[in-house]
Amino acid sequence: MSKKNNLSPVERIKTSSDGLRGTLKESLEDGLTGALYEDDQSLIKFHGLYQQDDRDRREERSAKKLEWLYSYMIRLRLPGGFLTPEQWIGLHHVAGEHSTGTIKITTRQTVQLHGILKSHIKPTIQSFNTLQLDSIAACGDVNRNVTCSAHPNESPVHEEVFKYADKISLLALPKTRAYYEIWLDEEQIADKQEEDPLYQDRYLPRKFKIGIAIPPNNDVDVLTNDVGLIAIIENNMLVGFNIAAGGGLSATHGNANTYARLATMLGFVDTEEKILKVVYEIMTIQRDYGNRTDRKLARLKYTIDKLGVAEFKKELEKRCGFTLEESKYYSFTDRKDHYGWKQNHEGKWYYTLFVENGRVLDDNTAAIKTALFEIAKTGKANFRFTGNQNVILADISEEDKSIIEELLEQFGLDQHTHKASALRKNAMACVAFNTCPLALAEAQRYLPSLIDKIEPLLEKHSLQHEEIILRMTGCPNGCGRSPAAEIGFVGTAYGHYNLHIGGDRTGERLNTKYKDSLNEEQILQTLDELFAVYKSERTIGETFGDFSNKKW
Ligand code: SRM
Ligand code: SF4
Repeated sequence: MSKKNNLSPVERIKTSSDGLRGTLKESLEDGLTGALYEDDQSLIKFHGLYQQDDRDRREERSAKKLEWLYSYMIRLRLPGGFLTPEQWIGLHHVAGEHSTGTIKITTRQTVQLHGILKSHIKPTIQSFNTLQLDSIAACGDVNRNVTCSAHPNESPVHEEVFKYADKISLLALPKTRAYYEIWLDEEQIADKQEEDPLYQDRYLPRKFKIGIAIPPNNDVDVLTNDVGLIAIIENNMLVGFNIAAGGGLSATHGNANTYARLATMLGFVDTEEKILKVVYEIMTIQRDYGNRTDRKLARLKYTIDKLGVAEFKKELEKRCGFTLEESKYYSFTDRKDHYGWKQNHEGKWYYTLFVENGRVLDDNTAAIKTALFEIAKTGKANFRFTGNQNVILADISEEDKSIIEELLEQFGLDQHTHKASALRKNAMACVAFNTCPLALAEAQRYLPSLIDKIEPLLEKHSLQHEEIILRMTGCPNGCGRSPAAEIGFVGTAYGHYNLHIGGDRTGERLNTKYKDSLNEEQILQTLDELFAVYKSERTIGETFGDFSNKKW
């Protein structure tokens, strides 16, 4: 446990925030600046918002002695990534009225809107509230959006497993009414009783992430979460979950104490009561033992490594009052999204649409935003987001399928999905420039054009049908989960990336760094060489990641 006088500055901001209220109301009313007061910039994250500025315009603004162009990004809390068509329509309008207009599907199955001006934050949240949507705890030192394997045709018990995302999200919501008071004008109760046994007044030392996978697909990259639940299904019945803990992907360039780590399997639990108890008590251990002095070393992965897995498990079982059973057998066979039409066991139809890097907009490749709006207007399809930044048009009845098919056809989306190469369809990039303040290099704005240049190399070596998982992030924080890719690019400086290789296809082995700080020409030359060796020496069916791990 951390000594009080060494606490990181964010610790003071949290404990003195009066239940995450801080001076947010005053900050919002200050018309002299587009920014918030300093402490409130940390607190607003717990409400699902980030203060950002347009990094493309920093120099120009500074030269004119103008304040940077501040705006806000909002991230919704969407356990398991589900929206009704009515909610999509509402989101479309909110995006148009208050943000840049682009809807960004994230790697954790939710959506973000960027470029919201300070005066528009409240109307944005109020509009979302009328749609029964919120952004509570989508960021900050609390449990984030709970992810869950997206595709309902994966298993007959998908719905049952999916409900756990909501249950866990509710279990781990902060108890403060601050969100309702600040954004929705709920009256503050004078003598408020907001006991929060989980978060207390100090919240967690760091962000906390929980994911649920339904084997054989590991689309959520379950082992990269602080807590990963793997559904164990026997005879088409959910019998419980294997619980893994201590995943996390971030590292800091030049800081050897930081590292990416996959979660360690702790054991199996069966009943709902026990499952929720285990998740809850893992969080209380992290609350009590996590590092509160150095935020770079504050995630659960470091707490577990500091305590040791055996000691951590002992403490967990003590807090739970029961022991975990031995983990049960499961097997992951892939992580990809299954594009196009699929049917589930009840006969409902699902169309997985390719959305490059999760950016829903109309551009010269496709009018995805307009098309999704038209699809939502039919009221015939729900929207399910995948951990690979795509969208599934979901739960469509047999008689309604042709209506959706016609719209996909009309807007060329079926062609858009099918014509994309295997490499492109399995790739992801984080946001990075122009909004991410931590970006060292481009990611989502650059990866599509880099893939244009990698595709001919794959064709040259007759590897174009390989389903290689390639991911790019603009810094080593790993938001596009590049450490868990077969080919991972990690930004080091503008136009430069470390090249990582050797991750597996199922998300059970991380990659390692192969080359430092390459520019585009060096990236293409290196990949050309690697592909040539892979093509000539691989064994039958050997993936690029497995081969690289063995060879280099
Ligand atoms: Fe992330 C910070 C975007 C998934 C690890 N992430 C950020 C911020 C908020 C930058 C900031 O702190 O100011 C980025 C906002 C960019 C922007 O303009 O929108 C950002 N992260 C994203 C998203 C939108 C990337 C995307 O393109 O989809 C993802 C939103 C997920 C969500 O819906 O909740 C996103 N971030 C991830 C993931 C992947 C995952 O969780 O599956 C990771 C790696 C896994 C992990 O947590 O270890 C990730 N983001 C980070 C970190 C490093 C945390 C750490 O342990 O040190 C930061 C920086 C931080 O927290 O200090 C960060
Ligand atoms: Fe920003 Fe880095 Fe995350 Fe990319 S990986 S969104 S650059 S923090």
